[in-house]
Amino acid sequence: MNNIKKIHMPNFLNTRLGLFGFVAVLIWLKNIFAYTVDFHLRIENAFEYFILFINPIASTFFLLAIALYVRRKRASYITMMVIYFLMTLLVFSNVVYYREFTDFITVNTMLGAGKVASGLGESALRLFRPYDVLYWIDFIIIGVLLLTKKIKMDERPVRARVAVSITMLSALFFVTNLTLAETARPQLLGRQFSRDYIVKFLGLNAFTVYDGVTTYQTNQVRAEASENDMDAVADYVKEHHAAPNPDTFGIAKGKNVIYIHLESFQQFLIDYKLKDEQGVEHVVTPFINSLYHSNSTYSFDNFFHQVGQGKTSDAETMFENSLFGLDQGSLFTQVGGKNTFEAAPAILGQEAGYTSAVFHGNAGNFWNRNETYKHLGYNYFFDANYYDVNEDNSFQYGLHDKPFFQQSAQYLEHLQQPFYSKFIAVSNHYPYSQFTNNEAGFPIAQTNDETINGYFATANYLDKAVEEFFNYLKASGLYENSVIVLYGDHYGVSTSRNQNLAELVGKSKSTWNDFDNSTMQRVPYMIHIPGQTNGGINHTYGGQIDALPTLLHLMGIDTKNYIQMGQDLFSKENAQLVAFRNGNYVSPKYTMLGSSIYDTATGRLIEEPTEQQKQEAQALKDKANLQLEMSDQTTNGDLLRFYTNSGLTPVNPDDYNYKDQLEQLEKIEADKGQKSTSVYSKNDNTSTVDKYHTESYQDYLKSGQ
Ligand code: GP9
Ligand code: MN
Repeated sequence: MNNIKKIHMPNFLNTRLGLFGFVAVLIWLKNIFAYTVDFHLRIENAFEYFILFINPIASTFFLLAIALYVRRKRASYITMMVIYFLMTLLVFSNVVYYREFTDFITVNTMLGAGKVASGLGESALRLFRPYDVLYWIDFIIIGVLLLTKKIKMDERPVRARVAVSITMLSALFFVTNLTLAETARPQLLGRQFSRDYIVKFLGLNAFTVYDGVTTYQTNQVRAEASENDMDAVADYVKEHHAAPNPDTFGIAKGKNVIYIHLESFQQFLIDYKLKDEQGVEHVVTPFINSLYHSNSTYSFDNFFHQVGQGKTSDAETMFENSLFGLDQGSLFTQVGGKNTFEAAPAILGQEAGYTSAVFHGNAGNFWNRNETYKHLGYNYFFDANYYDVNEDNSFQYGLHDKPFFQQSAQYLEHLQQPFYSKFIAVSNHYPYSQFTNNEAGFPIAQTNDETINGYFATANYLDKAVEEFFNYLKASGLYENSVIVLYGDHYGVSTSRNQNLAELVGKSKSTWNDFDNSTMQRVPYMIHIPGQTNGGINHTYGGQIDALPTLLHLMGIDTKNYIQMGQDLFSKENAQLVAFRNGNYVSPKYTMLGSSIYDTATGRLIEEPTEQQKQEAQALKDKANLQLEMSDQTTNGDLLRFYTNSGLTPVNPDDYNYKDQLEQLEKIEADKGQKSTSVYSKNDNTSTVDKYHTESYQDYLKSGQ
């Protein structure tokens, strides 16, 4: 205390505004410190650094300025210190949480704080670092200086005009920040891809507020929903159910399921040949083509993606649940961590003893996967933390496909069979500039649209990665016991670019129309069942919403008691109506886009539809909208929490822990001993990883030496 007495405080600290400014700067610095030292936000360029650097400013000034409106001396200082404390606490608790979960704290996490604390358990202490003192030391010093009156409390209130100006300025600053953020990452808030992004572009305070508002909104709708709403949906589903086809029912029973998520892969790539500058043709995806034409593959050529803004996560939503994504934003992000689901991992787990796992070489919180998968009942989720991801083998969406599949083998071989698994590839993702320097050894297309030009090389790379993975599946013995399903999640070339693609797909830019855009929404759906020879190319019209009942029927599980919006594509009762998320639809007869009706077979616009055509087309539209509506009601009202007819035990997300999963798997192997069915156990407790051959990965290792 004696020492403190000798210190002379700079005068500005003795004014309310002075202290306010000083504290704001300290909070800002703490945020920057957390960004650079504790969080891994994957900053990609100088512009992003700049946004990161400025993003704490607006909210810090805005919140702290509240204290400036309080006129009474003590009350004003206390207000400032409380806000100062809370903002420090927010940064610090996120830092600690991030160390354990590589994620930020959501309002839902806070509401279930007890759960988190127990999840952290004794490890919480282990998460502290000596330098954590830096997060608190300034607050303590200023607190002490105020208490000991070394910093004098200013009697004079801040003039209202000044306070209002600061608030206005910070609001203005926030709008600027948001504009810059939306420039760097369009639809940042609308699409809600990832918490990392929101923190990176808008900061922790803004993230927390935003998260609070969206959480409140979804909770409202849920609170108003009732069991009667569930009954209405159940009636719809019952009426709409398409009975299994006896020819295909159960043909994949008991087999492992291996989903291969072909990122941004459109149907037109199948059998496509790209001409290089010399006019030489190059087959883009020779391996996937061979699967497509194999008589062990049930392939579809009128299968459409049906995603909305949630893109990949919407595709996943449909494949796992046979529920649509949301009208706006992403279902995974909005309710994935809250709702009750009856998803494929739970159904197969409970009905047929399947173990389930997802593999993906990107941050686990992208699309809120780390939370959603627990609610879907996924036993394991191997995210970027489980892979060796470095600058040479990755890009902004994570690990490249070849090392991704290769590195997955070390975990896959420890899964108990039968398993239900999903491998989410990512290299063939916009902006398709990943391999332009010939890394993939595939030509670049010659349009004036850079994005389109690179698309074929990245697709070719994906094809090679899938081939290597298949080779491993065969070498390890997994192949024969598995059904391997490949699907495209959504378009790779967006509608706004399709005109530039027109000539490459044998059309002309000038006559390109909405119908052409709709045809481009076809994506592959291929069910490869080794041992089957009755496969072939099926022309049934369908979409991603239909995938789950289709798969379950192949696995010999009747879906009639589940709440699923789609229909088995092999069923004779299938309605062949494909609703897009915006209410447009495709069917074998009509395609309706907005109010325009097209003849699907010819692609021609029916300029003057007859009364009957109008009625038929409208009836289909009503059906499509009803399907979307029923799905939205189920999701927004969290109606499955009221549903008991499926006989499933509701998934308890707390049962899942995506930490130390290899140890978890090895323990199961050890406990089961002779009864263990993992590939590793079956291979005399030796690894099969050396059976994986990936040229590029070894090259990459060599280059690293
Ligand atoms: C990211 C990846 C991409 O992890 O799945 O998602 P997308 O941008 O295609 O929706
Ligand atoms: Mn995607």
